[in-house]
Amino acid sequence: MDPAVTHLGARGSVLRAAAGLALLLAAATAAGETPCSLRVEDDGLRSDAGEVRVALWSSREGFPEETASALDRALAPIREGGASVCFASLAPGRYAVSLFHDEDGDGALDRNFLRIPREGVGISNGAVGPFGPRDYEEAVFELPASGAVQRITPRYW
Ligand SMILES: [Ca+2]
Repeated sequence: MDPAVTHLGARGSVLRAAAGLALLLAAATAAGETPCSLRVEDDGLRSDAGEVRVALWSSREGFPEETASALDRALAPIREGGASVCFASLAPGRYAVSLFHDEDGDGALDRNFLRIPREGVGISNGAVGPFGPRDYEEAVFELPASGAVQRITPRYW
């Protein structure tokens, strides 16, 4: 786990305790004790400005924008057009990932007056169409007990 990654408590704002836990998990991962269940590798970011905000979903409720309903959330810094987030201790099952490139770092997905995103949007399985994210079922993937890596390249409009 990248120690610079900040995990945000689900259904709440940033908690110092959660950040501290993330750092502990990062240390444990470095020691090989808590491997990632799911690693999200984000590439093709058009700049290193801002950060990548990732949400992990285990149900369609709120997907993909009401991230307070997500199972977990994290943000990661960008290096050379890429970013990486680790989610640990996940049960095998069906999940979906949404993310966006928060270039101005304001915590929100910026849109133009037509509601088209002005920041890059990525969804697991590449489930982003010409008008934005597709249906939750198109984004769902099966996470095996052995873990998985999801590589997601955001779309920019
Ligand atoms: Ca933004």
